[in-house]
Amino acid sequence: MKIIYGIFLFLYLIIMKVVIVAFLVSFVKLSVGQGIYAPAAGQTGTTAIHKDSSIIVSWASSCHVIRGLKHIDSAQLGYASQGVDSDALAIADGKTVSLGDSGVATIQFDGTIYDGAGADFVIYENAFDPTFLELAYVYVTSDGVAWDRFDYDYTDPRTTQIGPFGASDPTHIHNLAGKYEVFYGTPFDLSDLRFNPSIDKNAITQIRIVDAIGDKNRLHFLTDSVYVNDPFPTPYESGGFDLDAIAAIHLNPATSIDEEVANTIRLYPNPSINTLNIIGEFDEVIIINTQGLLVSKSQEQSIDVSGLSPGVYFANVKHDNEFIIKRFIKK
Ligand SMILES: [Ca+2]
Ligand SMILES: [Ca+2]
Repeated sequence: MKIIYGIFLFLYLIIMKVVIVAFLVSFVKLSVGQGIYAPAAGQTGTTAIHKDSSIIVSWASSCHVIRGLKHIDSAQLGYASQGVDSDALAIADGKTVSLGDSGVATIQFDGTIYDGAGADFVIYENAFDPTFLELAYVYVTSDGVAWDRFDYDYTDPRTTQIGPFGASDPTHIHNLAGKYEVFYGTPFDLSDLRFNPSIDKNAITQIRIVDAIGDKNRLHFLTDSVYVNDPFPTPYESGGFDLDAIAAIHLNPATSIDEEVANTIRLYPNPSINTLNIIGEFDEVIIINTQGLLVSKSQEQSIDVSGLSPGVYFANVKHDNEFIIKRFIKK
């Protein structure tokens, strides 16, 4: 008897969830009207990419998060803290790192992303259904110095603040991460970037994801941008964008570089204290820290690293227009 009751209760809860979601979706559509952009996962015309899609060739191998506050106007509440940086690595699994208000995640792959046909990389959030969306801006760089943001659009006509659990319709959202529910990623196509001589769309070394605060009453720090009405406030450990994973579709793996050339480049000594020597033929070396920030650029064989703070660094050694990435430790 108990078991039968349990089964009924289970079915009832599932049916109720479906009814509630259907109601919310239709409510959002009725209240704000449909936009012109791609609809939720599973619907005709969606651009959502499931985590098991065969077009995915790789997942992020490094992630560094600078957390934002739980509530941008209440520093005393502290920073978002749910998850750790490594929760954004490997295949989307629903485990996330929360960025907080305006928090920043910087991501690298074992290789560089290039602009192939259609979407080139995919960002996964953990929205538990198609309408509870938290959004983020997306930037890329090809040298760790110059960053370019994807132009986005946000056309939801509502003028009232979307609350912490308010619903959104993905048809109003374009080129912002977090457009789709958990396990369905938002695709980004490098051909959408405006021409920028400082960005090589065929050798993207890092992707940066910046939480959209969404506060109606706040002038956004990006003065050239369209206002994004994101759920606000979200003063929780899990506040802000919840990053699950980042997939690459068009990746030149680090190992595709002529292995012989890669093996001729050596860093010595490693760890280094004052001087890092690059052994082998190269055109230029760019040293970046684990936050993806450039710390040194040189064409010399011997580089003075005495001023660097101790830690792990990446030497991006350029040779014949390809980057060989070598890791070293500064003591
Ligand atoms: Ca592309
Ligand atoms: Ca994850």
